[in-house]
Amino acid sequence: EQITTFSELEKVIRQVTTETRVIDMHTHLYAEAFNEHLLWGIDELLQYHYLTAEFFRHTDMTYDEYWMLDNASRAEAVWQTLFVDRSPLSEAASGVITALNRLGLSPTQYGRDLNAYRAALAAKSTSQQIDDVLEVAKIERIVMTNDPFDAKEREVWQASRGKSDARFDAALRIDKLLLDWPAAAQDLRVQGYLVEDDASAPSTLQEVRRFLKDWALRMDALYLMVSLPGDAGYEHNKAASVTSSSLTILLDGAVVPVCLELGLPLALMIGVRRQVNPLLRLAGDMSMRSDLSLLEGIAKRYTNLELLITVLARENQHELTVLSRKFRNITLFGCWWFLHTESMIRELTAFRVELLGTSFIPQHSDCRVLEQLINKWDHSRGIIADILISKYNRLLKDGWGITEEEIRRDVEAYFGGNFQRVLDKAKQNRQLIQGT
Ligand code: RAT
Ligand code: ZN
Repeated sequence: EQITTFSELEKVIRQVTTETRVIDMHTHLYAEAFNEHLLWGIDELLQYHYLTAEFFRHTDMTYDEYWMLDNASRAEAVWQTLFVDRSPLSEAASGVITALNRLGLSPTQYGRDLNAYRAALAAKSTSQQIDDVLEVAKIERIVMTNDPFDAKEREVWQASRGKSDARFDAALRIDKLLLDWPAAAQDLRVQGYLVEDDASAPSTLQEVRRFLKDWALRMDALYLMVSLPGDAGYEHNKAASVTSSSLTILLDGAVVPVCLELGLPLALMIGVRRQVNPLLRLAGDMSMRSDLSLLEGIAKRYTNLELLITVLARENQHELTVLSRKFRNITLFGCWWFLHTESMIRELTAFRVELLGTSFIPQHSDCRVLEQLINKWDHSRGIIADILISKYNRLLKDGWGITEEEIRRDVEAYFGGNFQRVLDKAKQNRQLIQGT
């Protein structure tokens, strides 16, 4: 039963990491009911904003010229520039090739002809492609990013069509509420919540809580999420007399209380600097170092609040990993955005295993186009396997024989169990509060 040789160990780990179904805990994918919110197909893959930024490094086209093109022409320009005129070596570009190949559209057969790929996909229906991609990528459940400030999305929820596919779960995204107040207040008023521009008014906070609860329940959201700049001004230790920022007021007075009342984790993605180059639109955001005392303050102050945390700067990774050891309500997740590359995943995952063992969530995909589930998870699974092989091998050499079941148990925790556990703990904490 026990694995005793390195080659056996390697074989079992490769197999288990390839087979184990994943809960992808943060994506920008949507169930079919969300219509145009769900992006899929070769033209969308080529317009992925990670590739847009790379395209502009080579082209002479002006930003305006590109944005004036229709979708098909944008895709053609990117294909020609990044895949035909030069080789698709970058993480994002090579990922497209992996996805196509694993979907049976072998580049050996289809070559450099974009229309050949288009033709091969033309007969597919959306629901067929969802089934196929989830099967190839071995995805069990996908968590969407659901924005109650998006009018189109609201229509889907209000028509009760948001939960029609059990493979897709919701996450309540609240960036606008926390980072764009009082513009958000205006939106809330339009939706029928009686808020004032002054967030600190008690009736306003009560109405913001009602807004959050209504949406969390309507969506059956698994958690609330915001992505924050590295210097977000959350004042966790300010004197009571000082006027607080709206972020502090809304977090303390609405977001955290609602998470605790409903038994939902709060997910923070920290370290984005939005629109460094607005001409790139969605591709124009950058990373920045974060002051993680914000996180330390929240974790310490709200010990019953489950926190799902990822940070964008490589420079913050060591600190975040150490901080996760200090607060059991922090669960670190994923290699986010500019860290979702082969070398960074390798570095971060090895270090996290070394400091946190199995108590973190190694990866989420952040996919915006359906087929990316294939390449992002394929690549991540392979790297995670490499790291686990070396870590288990150390045990093996010291006579700690491992069974396949033990490896399966650990990989299942990494690929979904740990996330589920955070959700369960948050629910338990709610009972605790209500019980007292
Ligand atoms: O990774 C991305 O696609 C980014 O554009 C962001 O959406 C980021 O993941 C976020 O959720 O804020
Ligand atoms: Zn995201």
